[in-house]
Amino acid sequence: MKNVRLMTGIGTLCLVAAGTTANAEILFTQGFEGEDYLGGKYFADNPDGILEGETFSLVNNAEQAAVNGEGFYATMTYTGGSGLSDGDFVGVSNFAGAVGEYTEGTQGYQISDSDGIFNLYLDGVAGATSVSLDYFVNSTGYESLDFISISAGGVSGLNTIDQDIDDLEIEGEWRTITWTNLTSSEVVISVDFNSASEAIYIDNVQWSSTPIPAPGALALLGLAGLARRRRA
Ligand SMILES: [Ca+2]
Ligand SMILES: [Ca+2]
Ligand SMILES: [Ca+2]
Ligand SMILES: [Ca+2]
Repeated sequence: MKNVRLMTGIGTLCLVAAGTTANAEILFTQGFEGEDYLGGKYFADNPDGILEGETFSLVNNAEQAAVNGEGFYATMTYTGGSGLSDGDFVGVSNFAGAVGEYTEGTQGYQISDSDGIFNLYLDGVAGATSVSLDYFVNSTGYESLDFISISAGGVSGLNTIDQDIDDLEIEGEWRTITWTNLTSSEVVISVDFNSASEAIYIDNVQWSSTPIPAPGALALLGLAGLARRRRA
């Protein structure tokens, strides 16, 4: 009989927990929407005299896909390759040939063939302690020197360095990374690919606040406890 009562108690607690989850508030969603962001292949020369390992900022170019926008910007870390000087599909895109459809709206952020390390930064959001992000890695053949690193608030969500992406079973589908209990919420995505078919797409990045038990839920918990005591 004691066990039954204990189970009832756990059931009540679960209900309360489920009720409070609804109080998690989405503070901001980055979905890369807006026709102004769309354009053709993006070109950026490696700066004269740049050394391996050095990073430079990217600027938006007329008629080319935007690499920077409201709440996001990109840089390149030179690794000795051609970088974006050969023209690459990077930045905001509505190309859905690989992904089928985006997880939010009709546009996302694409990084492919960067021939160097392409870094996408998404500004943190004040008060956010949770971040979720959707990514799609194009299905193709990768090599061990290709890599993807995704972090939020300095916490890694995906890091393929020193692994072969082919072995990770992350290709060809939208996948979601969720971080909780963050103390800061800037998202950093770094990618090095050296082929046009090697591509990652990012969409539907959401920043949320921590669920706080509502006063009503706490009162219910108290009442449930009282009811059990009376029955006993
Ligand atoms: Ca979108
Ligand atoms: Ca390139
Ligand atoms: Ca593969
Ligand atoms: Ca490659």
